[in-house]
Amino acid sequence: MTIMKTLSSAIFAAALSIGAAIAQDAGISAEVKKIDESAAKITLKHGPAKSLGMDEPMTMVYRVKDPAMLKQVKVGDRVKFEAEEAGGGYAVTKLQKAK
Ligand SMILES: [Cu+2]
Repeated sequence: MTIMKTLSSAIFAAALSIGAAIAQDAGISAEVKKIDESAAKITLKHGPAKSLGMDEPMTMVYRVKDPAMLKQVKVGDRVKFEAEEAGGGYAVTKLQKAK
């Protein structure tokens, strides 16, 4: 039974690390450079974002889908975000503080 126990804890550990990897990939890491609540825009400095076709790190302005998102962060915060192409620009669909 010791083998079974070792095996199941190994599987458990593997499942945990897979979960952590998925959680890390759930957003693009960025730093908040500027917030414009009246225009519902946020300036983010972010690393490569393959999902958006951005291979280089950059600083750019994003619109936000919901202006309330801007109340959860402030300039200088490290954040994770997701965005989609919308109307010739990009709109942030998810935004959360990085831990
Ligand atoms: Cu960008």
